[in-house]
Amino acid sequence: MNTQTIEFHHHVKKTIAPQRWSVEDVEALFKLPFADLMYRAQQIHREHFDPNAVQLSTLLSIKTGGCSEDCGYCPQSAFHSTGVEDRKMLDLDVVVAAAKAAQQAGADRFCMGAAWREPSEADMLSVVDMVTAVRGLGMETCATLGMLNDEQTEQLRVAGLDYYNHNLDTSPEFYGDVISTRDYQDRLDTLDRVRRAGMHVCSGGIVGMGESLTQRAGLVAQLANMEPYPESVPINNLVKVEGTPLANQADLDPLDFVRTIAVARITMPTARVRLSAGRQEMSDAIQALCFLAGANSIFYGEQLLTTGNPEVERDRALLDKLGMYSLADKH
Ligand code: SAM
Ligand code: DTB
Ligand code: SF4
Repeated sequence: MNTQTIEFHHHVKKTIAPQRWSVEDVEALFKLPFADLMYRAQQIHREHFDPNAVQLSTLLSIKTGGCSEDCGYCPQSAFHSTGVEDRKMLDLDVVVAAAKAAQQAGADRFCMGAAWREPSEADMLSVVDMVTAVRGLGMETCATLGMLNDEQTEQLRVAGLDYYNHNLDTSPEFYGDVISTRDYQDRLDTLDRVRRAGMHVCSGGIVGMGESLTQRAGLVAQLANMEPYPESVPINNLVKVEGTPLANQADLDPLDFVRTIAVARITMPTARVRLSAGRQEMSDAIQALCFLAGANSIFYGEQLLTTGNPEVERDRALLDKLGMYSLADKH
């Protein structure tokens, strides 16, 4: 059997054997009694992580709106009228100022997002400067810029980018219901390039888009079966934005969101599982259950890309109340 080396806690390396997950097996996890699911997730979580430490990533939209893809959930698609304007790329000094502010507020990772199908050559030159400058502050860097070719992947690697975020978003079977301008294989190809270049992979998805339980399990199985699976797995709860095709989607039961986190933790034991978009609408109690289920990262700062996120004060109060601390504070 192949083995893989996973880096976690920044410096400890552990060799683990990959496990293939059938969609049926993942679905069976989703269907466990809640207490049994949470117990298994906590056990696995504690084998690999400090259960009271949380990693804080701050997002910045470096290029907002006007995207040529038609993702049904996204306020930045040019196909939907959401009131999000097509803006030009931020200047380097604005990005560096935002990264410094995030670092001051306690974030240890800074993620730069762009509403692109893929970056142009000129875009890449600017992004490389941003990555270099943010790294220079001593923060971990992450970028999410759409599809990459080999050359662009190499440019980011040389710049020292730590993580590339590119979500599978949903299962292969449901994908075509949500996005028509690219296919699943395009996503897998970019992730493969990032992996081969040696950067850390950040990939997850969105739940609450009307997918079936089997399709939700299908997303988790796809992620967990990547060899190796992503180091960072963002689980987003759909943020329903007026003007998008998914604006009137029925709410997902919050306990099904918690279950998704638990199943991601069980199937990807050493990954950092991020409780991502949708937190502003979540109670403290549901967020606490997500942490118990194995989430150990959040987006931190008042804004995601175009939508809101809890205030820094609210997040600090929540972590305090739970006796949790950020990785940055622990260093
Ligand atoms: N354009 C690039 C791409 O799609 O890969 C990068 C930016 S895109 C906004 C990054 C991710 O944001 C998407 O893959 C999706 O998972 C998430 N996202 C976008 N709109 C969302 C929404 N309304 N609710 C939850 N997540 C959302
Ligand atoms: C991820 O999985 N979620 C973030 C980040 N990666 C780039 C984005 C969430 C976007 C939510 C909608 C918005 O604010 O525009
Ligand atoms: Fe564009 Fe990314 Fe939004 Fe899709 S999710 S419309 S690719 S910005």
